[in-house]
Amino acid sequence: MEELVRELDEHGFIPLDGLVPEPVLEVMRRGCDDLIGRTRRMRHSTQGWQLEAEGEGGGWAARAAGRAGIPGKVRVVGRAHEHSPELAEVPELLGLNEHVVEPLHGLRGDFYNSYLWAKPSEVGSEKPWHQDALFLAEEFYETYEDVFTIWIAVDDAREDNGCLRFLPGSHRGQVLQDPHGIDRDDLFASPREPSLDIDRLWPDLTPVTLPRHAGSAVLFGAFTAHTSSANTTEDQRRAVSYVYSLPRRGTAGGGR
Ligand SMILES: O=C(O)CCC(=O)C(=O)O
Repeated sequence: MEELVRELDEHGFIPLDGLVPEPVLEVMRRGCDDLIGRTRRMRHSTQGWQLEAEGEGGGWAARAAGRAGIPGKVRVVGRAHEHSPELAEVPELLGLNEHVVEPLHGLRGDFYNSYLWAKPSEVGSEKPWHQDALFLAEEFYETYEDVFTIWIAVDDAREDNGCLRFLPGSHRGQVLQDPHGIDRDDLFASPREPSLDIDRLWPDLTPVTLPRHAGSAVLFGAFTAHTSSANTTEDQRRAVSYVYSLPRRGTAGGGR
């Protein structure tokens, strides 16, 4: 564990290989399929449910322009645990707080949110370089110091279907984007954030591409710059992330 804590401190993310045993992965597949199935009759993105669309900027641009998305081609579902009993039980089944968050942070976290990142086949759009801290309200830092996102691949996430890429060491600075225009109650309605210019901001850092087998995960903090490319393949790339807020060390500890 000490080695992992060191790696996390150094890079801002750590791979967690084989985190999810097959029976739990099967629960996750069912949960994802159910949520995706519910979007087959949707025409337009709604709060928390983001459909993909053809063209530049994918579903984000379509939504901002009031254009329809593609039924069944869902890109993101926020608060996935509130919509899917299967996805809601995964943190307990895996003991994420107890066995992952606490040993790495020293305190348990407070559950913050979960997302289905269903990068659909052929039209799954890229996610520009960003730091998740951009989306956290200023008050967040009064109680918490960071988040851990535990992003779990439900399908094999490869370079060609949009696995994540990270910039090791980018977490050491501050939030580098302008939060103007971010709607924290409805993140997907926010204008799509411009990509961080990583070459200019961190000329000495080198991005790392992190393919993940289904059932493997990656854990990262809110300040670690990351991105994922478009999925132009015939395979969907489903992933689910569970996000925990990390209480400031030295204050009363976290929740469940
Ligand atoms: O899964 C993706 O494509 C993007 C995920 C992401 O950016 C995140 O979890 O913060």
